Amino acid sequence: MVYTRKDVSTLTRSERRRLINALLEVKRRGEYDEFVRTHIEYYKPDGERGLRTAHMAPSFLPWHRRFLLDLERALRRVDDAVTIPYWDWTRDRTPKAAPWTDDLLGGTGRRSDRQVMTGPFAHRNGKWTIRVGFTDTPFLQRDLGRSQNPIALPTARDVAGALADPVYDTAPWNSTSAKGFRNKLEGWGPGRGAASWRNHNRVHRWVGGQMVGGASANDPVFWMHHAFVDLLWSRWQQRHPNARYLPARPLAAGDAQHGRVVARREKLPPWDVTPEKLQDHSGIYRYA
Ligand SMILES: [Cu+2]
Repeated sequence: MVYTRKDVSTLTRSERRRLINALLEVKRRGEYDEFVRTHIEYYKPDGERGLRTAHMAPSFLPWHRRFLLDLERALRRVDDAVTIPYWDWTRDRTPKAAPWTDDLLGGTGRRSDRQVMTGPFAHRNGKWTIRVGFTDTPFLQRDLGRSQNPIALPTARDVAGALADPVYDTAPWNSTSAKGFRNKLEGWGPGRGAASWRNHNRVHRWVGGQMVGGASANDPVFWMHHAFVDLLWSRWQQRHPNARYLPARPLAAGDAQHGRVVARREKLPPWDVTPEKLQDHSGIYRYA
């Protein structure tokens, strides 16, 4: 049965409660921290050698699509009515909007240490201890909007700019690709600091705390953010029905990215699946 991923701001009270319960139960079972570990393991910047799959690479979109499907399966083993909702940050743009309410993800962190004090994921409620990360901080942290150095979430216009690009990705197939839908959405721009953070990247920065960096999956907003990124890929496919994942074939031996990115019909680690197989989600879920 094809299930539906909804806009998080439209969830009913009972849908919110069941989603939160499922997240807390997947965490209690120890499964959640495995997802955090996987995301850290595949967080390879393009300055490093070797294959990149999850970020700064064409397979950014299929990698996260499959990653979300795995978490969604874990949630649905707990409660088969649950799906991952998406956070449309072009519409819900303030720290008071969904998903930052007490019955969803709670709000921003307190000033002293950025610790989240409200909602089900506040450490003091005893159900959300951070166990996998780059520091020993056991509590979830956020700094919504970056209080010291404010930035705004990407706008519908920013997103439209990415969606208008008819080509999936282009050489050099990394964080410096100036054209192509993938990097325009992933959001590595030229320059330094805030000006260089576009679309997907900018949202990670706007949330702050664990969402900045490889341990970002510790914050449950990670899944709602990436569900919206996934929805945008889906919309781009509808806009450009003849466009496909690129590169179509493995890059030639002389190419600087040879052996470093996944082509359309190559396996996408850590799974036994290809980007080609992940292009069409219509048999599994749809977006409302
Ligand atoms: Cu990621």
